[in-house]
Amino acid sequence: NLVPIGRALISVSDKTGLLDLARALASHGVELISTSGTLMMLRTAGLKVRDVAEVTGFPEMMDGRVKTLHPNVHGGLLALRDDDEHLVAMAAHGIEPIDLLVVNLYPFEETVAKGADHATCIENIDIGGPAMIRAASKNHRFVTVITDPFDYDALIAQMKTHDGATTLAFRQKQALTAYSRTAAYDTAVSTWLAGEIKEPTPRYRSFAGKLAQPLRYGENPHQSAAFYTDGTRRPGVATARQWQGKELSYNNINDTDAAFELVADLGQAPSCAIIKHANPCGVATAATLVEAYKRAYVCDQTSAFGGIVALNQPLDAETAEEIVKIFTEVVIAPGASDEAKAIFAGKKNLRLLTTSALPDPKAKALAFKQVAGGFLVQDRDAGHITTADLKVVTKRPPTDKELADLMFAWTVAKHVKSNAIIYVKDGATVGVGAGQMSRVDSTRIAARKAEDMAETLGLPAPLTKGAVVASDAFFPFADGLITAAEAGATAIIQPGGSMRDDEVIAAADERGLAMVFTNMRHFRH
Ligand code: 93A
Repeated sequence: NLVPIGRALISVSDKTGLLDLARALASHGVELISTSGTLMMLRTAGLKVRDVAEVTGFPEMMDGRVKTLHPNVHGGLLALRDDDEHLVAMAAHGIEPIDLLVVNLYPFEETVAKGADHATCIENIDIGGPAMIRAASKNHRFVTVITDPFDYDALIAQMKTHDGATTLAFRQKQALTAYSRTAAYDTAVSTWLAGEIKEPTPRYRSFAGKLAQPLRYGENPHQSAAFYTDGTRRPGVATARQWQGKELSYNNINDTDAAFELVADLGQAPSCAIIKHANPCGVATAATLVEAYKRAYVCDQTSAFGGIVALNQPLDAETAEEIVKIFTEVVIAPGASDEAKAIFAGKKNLRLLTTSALPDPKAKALAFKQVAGGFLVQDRDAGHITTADLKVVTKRPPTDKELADLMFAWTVAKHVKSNAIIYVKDGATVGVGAGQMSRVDSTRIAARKAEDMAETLGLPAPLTKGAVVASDAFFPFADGLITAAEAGATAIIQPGGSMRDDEVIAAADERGLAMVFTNMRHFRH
C-alpha cells in the first residue's frame, strides 16, 4: 500500500511552512507544479517549479477564478493507476499523474470574521481548491492530499521513513481531514449566505467545528468526547487562555461556559457566579469583587465545594486569596492580575482561565439540541428586559430596593435549568431551586436550602426572609407563590400568562406581596 510521490501540485493561500515543505519534496526528487502566488514564492526561494498554466495549456483567468479547473489537473488526480482504460485515456490526452496535492483554501471564514463586504466574501469562495481536494481524496488509494500546514511535518516524516512514499493509512487519514475541511468550508459559506439573505431555516443545516482538543472522556468515563471551536471567536471558554492546572474535562467546559455566560449577563458591577452541574449555587453582585465572591459562596457553601467560579471583572489578589480557601475546579475571568496569578500558582489543581473580554449576552448565535434522527436549532436565548417592560399586577408596587433585586433574580433565572426559582436579597441569591418537574418543588427546595444555610451560618432566620423571588415561567397555580410567601418572600417577578393568573395575583395581594409580570419566559432545559 505504499505509493511513491513523483509529482506534486501545491496551491496554498496560507503559505505557512510552504518553503520547508517544498524543499523537503524537492530533496526526494518530486516535481513541483504551482498556481501563481505559490509559484512566485517558491521560485523566489530558488526552487524549480512548473507553472500550472503550462500543465493546463490555459492562462489563469477571470481574476484567478479559473486556474486549475482543467482535465489535465483533475484527470491527473482522479485516474486509477491500476486501470488500463484510465491509463490509455491519460496517454491519449497527455495527462500526467499527480501523486500529491497540497492545497489550503481562500480564507473565506477569516474574510467573513473580519466583516468584509458581500463582494469580497463572494470572491473568497474557493472553487478550484475544494474541487481538487475532493478529487484527490476520492482517489486516496493512489493520491496523497494535504489540506493543513499542521500536517506538513507528518508528510515529511512519512516520506523520510518510506523512501519518498506514503502509506495507505496516512492517505486515508488525510482524505478524511480533507473531506471534513471542504464540508466545514461549504458550511461556512452556506451559513454566511443564510445570514446575508435572511433565511434562518435553509433546507439543509450543517454545523462546522474545528478540533480544539480531544477530551479524555465525555460526561461519563465510558463516553468519548472532543472539544471543537465554531470559528465565531466569541469570547468564552473556547477561546480562553489557561494559565495553570490540568486539562479541562467535558463537564468542566460545560460548567465554565454556564458560569461565564451568567456573569456576563449581570451588568457592570463586580459580580460572581459559582456553578455546579451547570446550575448556579450562588450568584452575587457587590461593591467589590471579593465581596461578590463571598456573598455568592454563602448562598450554598455545601454545593460550592469543587465548583466553578466566574467573575465579570479581572481577578484581583484579594478575591484570589478568598477563592483558594476552598477547593475550586476552575476560575474564569476577563483577565487576572500578576499578584492573583501568583496566589493561584500554589494551587496545582486549580485551573485559571482568562479571556480578553466578556461574551456579549445579546450576541446572536444558534443553539442546538440533538434528538434521535435529527436536531433542533434555535436562536440562543438573548432575551432581555428593562424595568420599563415590567407590569405591576398587585395592589402594592415593588419598592426600589425590591425592584433592583427582582431584576437581578430574573437575570439569574434565565441561566438556571427549568423549573427555576431564585430567591434574592441585596443583590445576592439566597436560594436556588433548579431542574424540578414541578414549580412548587423548586420553590420548596430553594427555601429549604436557605434554611439549611441559616443553620450552618448560625443565623436567627433563613435569608429568604425579606427576599424577592424570580420564576422562569408563570406559576400555574397559587401554591408556588404561597410557598415563597411562607418562606418570607416579599416580591415576585414572573412572566405571567397562566389561566389562573387571577388566583395567583389574589394570593399575592392577600399576603401584601408585590408582583411584576415580564411577559417573557426563560425556559432552559
Ligand atoms: O478561484 S479559484 O476557485 N479557481 C481555481 O481554479 C483555483 N485553483 C486553486 N481558486 C483556486 N485555487 C486556490 O488558489 C487554492 O485553493 C489556493 O487557496 C489559492 C492559491 O493561489 P496562489 O497560488 O495564486 O496564491
